[in-house]
Amino acid sequence: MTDHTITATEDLSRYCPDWPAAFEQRYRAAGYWRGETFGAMLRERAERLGEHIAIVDGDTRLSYADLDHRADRLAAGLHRLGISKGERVVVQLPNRHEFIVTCFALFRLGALPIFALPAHRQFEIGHFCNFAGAKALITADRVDGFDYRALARSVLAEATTLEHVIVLGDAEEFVSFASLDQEPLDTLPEINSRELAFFQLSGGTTGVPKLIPRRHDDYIYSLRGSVEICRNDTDTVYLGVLPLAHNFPMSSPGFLGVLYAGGRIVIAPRPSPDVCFELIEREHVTMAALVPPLALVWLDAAQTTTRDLSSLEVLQVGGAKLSAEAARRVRPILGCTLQQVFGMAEGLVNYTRLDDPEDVIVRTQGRPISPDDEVRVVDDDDNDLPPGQPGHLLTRGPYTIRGYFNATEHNAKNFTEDGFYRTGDVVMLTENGDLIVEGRDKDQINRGGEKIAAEEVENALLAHESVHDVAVVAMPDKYLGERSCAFVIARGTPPKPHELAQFVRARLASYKVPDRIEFIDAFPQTGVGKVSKKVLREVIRDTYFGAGKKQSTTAKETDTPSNPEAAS
Ligand code: AMP
Ligand code: DBH
Repeated sequence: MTDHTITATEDLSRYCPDWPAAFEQRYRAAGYWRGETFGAMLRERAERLGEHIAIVDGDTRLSYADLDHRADRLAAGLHRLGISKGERVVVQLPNRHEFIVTCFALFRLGALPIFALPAHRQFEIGHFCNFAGAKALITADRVDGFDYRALARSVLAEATTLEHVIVLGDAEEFVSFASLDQEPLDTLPEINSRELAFFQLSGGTTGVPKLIPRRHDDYIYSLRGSVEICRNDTDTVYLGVLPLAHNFPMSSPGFLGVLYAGGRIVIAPRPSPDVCFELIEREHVTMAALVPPLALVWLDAAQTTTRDLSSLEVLQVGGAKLSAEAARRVRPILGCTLQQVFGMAEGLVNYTRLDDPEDVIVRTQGRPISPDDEVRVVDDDDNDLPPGQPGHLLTRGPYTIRGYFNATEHNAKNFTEDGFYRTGDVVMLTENGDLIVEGRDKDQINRGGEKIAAEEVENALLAHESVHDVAVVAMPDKYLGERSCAFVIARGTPPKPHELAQFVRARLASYKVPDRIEFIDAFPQTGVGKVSKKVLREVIRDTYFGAGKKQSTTAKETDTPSNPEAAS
């Protein structure tokens, strides 16, 4: 819900809820918030680690000194283009070292990146630009057959504050990324660790993805805590497999945590085992982070690979629930420790610890980073529940936001009055304080770690002239955990499912395109006359995966074409 229209030069901090002073004092006194900033962090590492390799990307190997220098040079180019402290820049780049250079260049300028995913399309990118009053968009030319310049053109036509499009590769009429590699500035702006650093995105439940304001102090604390739990140091070699802009590979410990620890990032151009296993062998990778469907693919491939994977010490899996059966296979097959990670871009991250008993690693999604992460499991009336009983997860702490950007109404619903975030997850605490994810009470589909807000897809479909009404729900899937099904009430003659799928694909990230479209005459209703999604979920489950029927992922008459970006 838009509460204010933002201009390009406006100071956004007043639209970003902050921690109350008493909490700030407490988190400082405890040594969590230490006044560190991202720009200074890299400078210190470059001075200390100099020629130690920080990033490997194909044939490119950047030392800490190189990364530091490149960030300064790009910051200079961006500054001379007219990007200043506090201004917003939507960043949509593939997994390349230039993405990391861009992050640090913007951090040093105090400009605020909004981390879009490569999968995002016109509605999402256009929304980020307009909603945050972005001045620039940094994107690539063409990746996996998709032309991001064409996307930029359609966004530019409707984005009122957008002045610059910067393109990595063949820039055509836009500013080329390479041209911004310039002589460093004499002085960089002063950055305070309490200031905003960037915006992460929420998978969310609303019509448009929400923006998550993160500050240097709180995010760097989550990195430091993660690095300690994951035991990262200068010997860590982290394989970046998932899209690096996502919070998990960014911060848990992700590329930022590993750089914090002085380790090395190896960037995987694709998540497939053939590409990744070769990199693990060649670069002696010690750690990788995956979503569950990818972990299953790796486990299968590892049984017959000729590659030497013995350097791998830790495989992290998170973003969606990993089944205990799959979890149990990790150590015997890959010879490494599994770490389950249950996190959210809003803050709270839980890890199983590397020395936890195998049973805890396999069965639970771990426990929070911080002793000051407050976790409550409550019933429908917000009464606390004892361990062993599933309930709604609420959380508050030194790196969990107190509200989304510019979303007063939404924040009132999603945060308690005393500042707990309502995660929308249904969890159970064990006697030892570990969390087990049982389900979810938010209107979202978790498609193998990629979150889909039902309302966003419903809105996209409602814009089609032949759609009278629509409800999007999850259906079970053996590989992805869940896929999406749209129940559509047609206006007149029902359109072809693939036509509706194409309609969504032109506007939203392809993982949001319904996997299945069912036409229906009327929606089942709840007692008070609302659409019963619970009944719709049961309908789709019983129709296709009911008793005696083997679950299948093969295309059916109304299945939409398979999704090429699944699980990436
Ligand atoms: P977001 O808020 O978009 O960053 O997505 C975070 C959500 O992903 C969480 O609230 C959970 O619903 C889900 N999630 C993340 N990790 C796990 C996990 N290991 N197991 C189950 N669900 C997860
Ligand atoms: O799914 C997530 O958003 C997520 C999963 C694991 C996350 O944000 C994280 C770790 O930090």
